[in-house]
Amino acid sequence: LLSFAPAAAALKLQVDGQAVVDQLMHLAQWSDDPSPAVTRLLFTDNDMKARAYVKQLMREAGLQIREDTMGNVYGRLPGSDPTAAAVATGSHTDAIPGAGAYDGTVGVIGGIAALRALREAGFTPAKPLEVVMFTSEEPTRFGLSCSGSRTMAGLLDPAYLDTLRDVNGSTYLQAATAAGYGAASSAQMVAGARRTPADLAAFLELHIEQGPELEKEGLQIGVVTAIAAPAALRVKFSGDGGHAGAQLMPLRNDASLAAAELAIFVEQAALGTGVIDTVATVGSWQVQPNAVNSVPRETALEIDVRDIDGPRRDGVLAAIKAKAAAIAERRKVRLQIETINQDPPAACGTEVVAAVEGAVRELGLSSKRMVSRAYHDALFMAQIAPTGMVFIPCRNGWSHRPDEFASPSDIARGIEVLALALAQLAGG
Ligand code: HGY
Ligand code: MN
Ligand code: MN
Ligand code: MN
Repeated sequence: LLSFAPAAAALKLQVDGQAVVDQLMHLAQWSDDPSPAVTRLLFTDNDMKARAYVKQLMREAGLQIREDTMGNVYGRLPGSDPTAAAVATGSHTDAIPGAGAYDGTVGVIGGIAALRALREAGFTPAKPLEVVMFTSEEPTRFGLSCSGSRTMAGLLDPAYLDTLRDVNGSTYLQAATAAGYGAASSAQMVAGARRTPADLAAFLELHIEQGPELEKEGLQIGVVTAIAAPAALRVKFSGDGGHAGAQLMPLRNDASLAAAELAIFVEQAALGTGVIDTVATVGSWQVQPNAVNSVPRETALEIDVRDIDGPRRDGVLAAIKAKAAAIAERRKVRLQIETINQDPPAACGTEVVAAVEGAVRELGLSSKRMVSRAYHDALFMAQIAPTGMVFIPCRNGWSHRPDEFASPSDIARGIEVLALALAQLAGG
């Protein structure tokens, strides 16, 4: 069993959960939608206000701040060995439309609070400690998830990034440059955010569970051992459209009905593996021209498919693509399919899992090992360094909705576990 380094065990950490919640609520005010919803997209005005607040909290915590070309924000607590690779924590503050105040933000605000508590407890780490606000974890603005951590892991091709557009037709590089980040080219911008094992020794993310297990089982901490493999497809059916009154049924090739057939198949394909870990949904459905008296000419679907088993997930993706082709053939519609992302699952590092479980034991908390079915920046950090996650319960397991909630005491416990585990990983 892991015996806790004296420095970590002797720490008397002071974490004020209510103070952290007050900061989360302060952060939540910067939203494109009215409270309690939080909508905060990459590099928008509200995102820039959120970034300024996060940097203010990092400064108040006594951390050294730097930002990279992609817009990732780092707060660093120097270690006694300045040349050592850093032990990092962090998460995201961007929020999908109509989200809540806790997804991602608990790992950023809580990460700052953890480093502050360690510093104020007089702890000096051997390896430097960092808290990262990843530039954008949600896929909303440009359609690609985890743009910051994906880039750090060297998994974002700048040429592919240049093909992505937001609703205004802007590229990531244009939006980043307008926000004060960016570089002369996407290649330089992407290279500017690269991390390697030489500068990153371990990564540990604090996050709400976004599922019901911990609350249902009355457990305080989730010790994440693996992160499910996310994938997203964009499928577009195109027909001839036509007048909803004058065009007779045999002459129609209705793009939205083709999409409807595929959407039902997506559900059947996920259920069809017979394993509870396979999930799939059609989260976005756009019909053009979207007029009651016009036969749909175009329908674009975005399909999210995940599983903790990569090959099983890939089998579902292949079945969906084959079905889309068969539907297009039979309904005489044109088909375009694009794979937005198809990422492998991540196994958490044994030493990081051990450090989390050591902290849980040290604090006398209840916990269980579990898989993260949501993806996180940790999914990509695991490609660079041993990685883990600490989950805290959230009410009814709700997330990606305005009534998402985590209690001050659960948040405080999560931060204490995070701080002790980081101290253990950084040595001191
Ligand atoms: O979709 C996800 O898994 C993440 O919460 N954005
Ligand atoms: Mn999310
Ligand atoms: Mn999240
Ligand atoms: Mn996430």
